[in-house]
Amino acid sequence: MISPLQSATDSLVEFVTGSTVSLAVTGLSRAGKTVFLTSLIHNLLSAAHNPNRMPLLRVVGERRLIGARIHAGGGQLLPRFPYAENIDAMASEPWNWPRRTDDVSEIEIDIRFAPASLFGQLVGDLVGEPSSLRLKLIDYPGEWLLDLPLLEQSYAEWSRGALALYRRGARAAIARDWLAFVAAHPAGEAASEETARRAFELYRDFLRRARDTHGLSFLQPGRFLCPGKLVEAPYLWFAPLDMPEGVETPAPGTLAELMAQRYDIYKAEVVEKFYADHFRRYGRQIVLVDVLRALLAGPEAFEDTRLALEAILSSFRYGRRGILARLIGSAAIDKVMFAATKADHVPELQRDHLAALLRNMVALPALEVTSGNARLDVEAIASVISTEEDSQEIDGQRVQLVVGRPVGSDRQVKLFVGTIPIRPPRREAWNTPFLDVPVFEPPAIDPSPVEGIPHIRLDSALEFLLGDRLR
Ligand SMILES: Nc1nc2c(ncn2[C@@H]2O[C@H](COP(=O)(O)OP(=O)(O)O)[C@@H](O)[C@H]2O)c(=O)[nH]1
Ligand SMILES: [Mg+2]
Repeated sequence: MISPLQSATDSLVEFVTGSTVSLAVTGLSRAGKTVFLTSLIHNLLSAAHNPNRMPLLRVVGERRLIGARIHAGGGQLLPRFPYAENIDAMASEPWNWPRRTDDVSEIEIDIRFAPASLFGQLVGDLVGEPSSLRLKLIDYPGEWLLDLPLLEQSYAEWSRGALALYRRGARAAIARDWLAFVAAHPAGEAASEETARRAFELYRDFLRRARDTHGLSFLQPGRFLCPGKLVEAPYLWFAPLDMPEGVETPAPGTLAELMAQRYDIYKAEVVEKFYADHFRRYGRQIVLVDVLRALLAGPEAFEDTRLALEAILSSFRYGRRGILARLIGSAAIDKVMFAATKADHVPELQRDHLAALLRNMVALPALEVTSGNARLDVEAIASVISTEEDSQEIDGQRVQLVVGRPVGSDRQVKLFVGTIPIRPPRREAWNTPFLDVPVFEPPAIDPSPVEGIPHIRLDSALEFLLGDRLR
């Protein structure tokens, strides 16, 4: 039995010798996870030398940070986040952005600091030790969160929903080959390994094309696009079929039955395991969203991003969702931030709009009420400022814009995005879709952790997510 005195001493010991907090970074492909983590780590490691880089992170702004370093421990189960490799890529000639990844990885940072509270200082004086926090950082694909809604759908329901969606608008053209295959292979056809595999391949090709050339993101199952370490086992060879209305359980021996069996294995082995083994440990999370790209890509891509965000959000609405509560048990996510990334693509005056638009996309006010105990906030950030602000006369009016040098070019270009709406635009208000937001070179970066990297509100985001653990 633990006496009250005993537990008080326990917490005192933890207080002095330090504790651990997990911060998971997620978001759809290209949202900016890798760059965010690389900049965050580099700026934390540099902060003791250059506190002016992160004044809004209070432990830094109040000059209480003593130092931060990468924890070398080898006991990690997941692949190591390639911080050093990424910094090298961004800092040395011919420099580049970090390479693309689609798996989970993690890294630990040890932070030492002087406590803010009088109590903390007293304990520190008594023991002669500063406080410490081990920050476990995790990078995982947001695509995986798109699978949570599958847990509440049977194969037949999922198939019907998917087909209804994919037969409309731009998707119908992108999905043509796969839709033709589905038309030629009714659900009641005899089960065949060969047919199931072909359906899977055509379906996955469609998902990839939808993502890579059309900027769509509400694409399920998430692991078909971001498989991570999953080996391509036969249970993955499934795809939606044209399930007749009213049929819940496919007849024995049919193609639909084979697909449904695999779908159920996927849910149990992949989706449920991710939530039960990983997600539940991520007490703090940041969801990165490239809001500007979605906005510029036109109404269909924008609406699609909104749908994807809604599916992602269901993972944080565990207060009233039985299924999630069952999977993650009593684990609690205490803080979630939604961040609009690459805010250096818009002039300073528009950045609040970017955050407001994201706030409205995720319907944050309504969410706060239903989310149980998670604390949520929204911010517009840039992990690495790659542009400069400028202004220009357009049609007799002076407008603000940004300039930067696109990768591989020797000339600067201007990016003028107009006024960012704070609500999803109405039908008639859309401009022509624009998919080619330039990829700007990052600024000159010192690879040793001294100067840090110029950013926008990265420190403010960190204060929200971790500030309470660094007091
Ligand atoms: N200008 C600018 N571009 C960024 C920023 N963060 C990411 N990017 C761009 O977005 C691309 C995708 O970012 P990455 O971190 O690899 O995305 P991930 O797929 O979510 O890990 C990068 O290669 C950069 O070109 C930023 O803060 N500013
Ligand atoms: Mg990445």
